[in-house]
Amino acid sequence: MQRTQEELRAIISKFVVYGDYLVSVPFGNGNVNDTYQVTYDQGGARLHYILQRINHSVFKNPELVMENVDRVTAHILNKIRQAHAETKKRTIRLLRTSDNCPYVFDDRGNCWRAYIFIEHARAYEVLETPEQAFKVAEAFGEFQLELVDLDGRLHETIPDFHHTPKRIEALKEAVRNDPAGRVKKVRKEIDFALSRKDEAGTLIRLNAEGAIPERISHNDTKANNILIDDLSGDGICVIDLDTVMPGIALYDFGDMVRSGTNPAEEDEIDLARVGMRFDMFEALYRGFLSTAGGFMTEAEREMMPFAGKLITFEIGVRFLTDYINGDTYFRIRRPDHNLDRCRNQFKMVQSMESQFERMKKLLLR
Ligand code: GN1
Ligand code: MG
Repeated sequence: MQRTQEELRAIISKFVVYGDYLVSVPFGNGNVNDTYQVTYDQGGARLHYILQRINHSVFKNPELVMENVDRVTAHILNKIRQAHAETKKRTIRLLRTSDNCPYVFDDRGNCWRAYIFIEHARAYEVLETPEQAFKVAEAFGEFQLELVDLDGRLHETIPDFHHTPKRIEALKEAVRNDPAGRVKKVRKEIDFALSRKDEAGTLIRLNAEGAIPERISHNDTKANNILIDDLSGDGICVIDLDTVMPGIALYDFGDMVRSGTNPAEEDEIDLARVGMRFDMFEALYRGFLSTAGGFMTEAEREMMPFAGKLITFEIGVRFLTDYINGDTYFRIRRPDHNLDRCRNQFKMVQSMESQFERMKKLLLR
């Protein structure tokens, strides 16, 4: 939905921001929330903020999302402050209202929050080198490490977010209902998904049996959710904290493998360009262990290659389900966008399957 400058200005004005509002422009490539970059003038300096509407059909309880984000960012900020004064490490910093609340509601019931924009750093849609992959994984691993000592349990803001068997059930239901009449077009993709349903419950099962522990996970560790410092190339800030909640460390590693090893974007149509780059997998593996290795158990490490395959498969299933349902969840920017995404992810799954033995051999070294 398009919003006018007046509307956006009115919303961000509810937060404590010094200076004069200049302009808001749409920002980033999110599939769920609406994001703007806002510019203020403060005594001749240009200050930037991120203003975001939480999609409340996806996040049914935005207040709980904000409570999680607030707790997590405060915890990390504390650690950054205790660390070396020169550190470039950052965390998302929420703006607050004069009542000290980190979000506001507009008159249509939408929940908004705002952040300080982090300068001199950027997010990469496609990772370019193994060194960069190492740094991205190192930063996501450090994020988990920082949260190991967070007191209390976070809210489960989207229950069963990475419950792959339930994602398959949702696909089956969509196929049964066929609300957009698209099932006939995607028989091949449905068969691809259903023929792999047996191993889909592996991580959930290991967790239920106690073999793999619950931790705090980010749950959306796409490569582009790390800001990379322009100068040093280091991963300096984890962003997009909406799905931070109780989970399994391997979900985060898996989603990193899904996006970080793909040489093309997740909606690339030319599937000849899509496939897992082994050197990137190896760099992600080593980078993640360089920070998360201290707390990860043997059982978790063992499942790292599998997690990459599983999470890629799961998101492919979600894109397919949304396509069949008539594109009600993910934002689409062209017709068949969700189908293109699904095919891309399934091509990645095939590529991982064919390199799986080699991925597992890394564990032995
Ligand atoms: C969604 O909106 P974005 O891009 O941050 C989705 C993730 C998917 C991702 C695929 C809450 O995240 O789970 O992996 O798209 N987020 C939610 O690009 O469903
Ligand atoms: Mg996200």
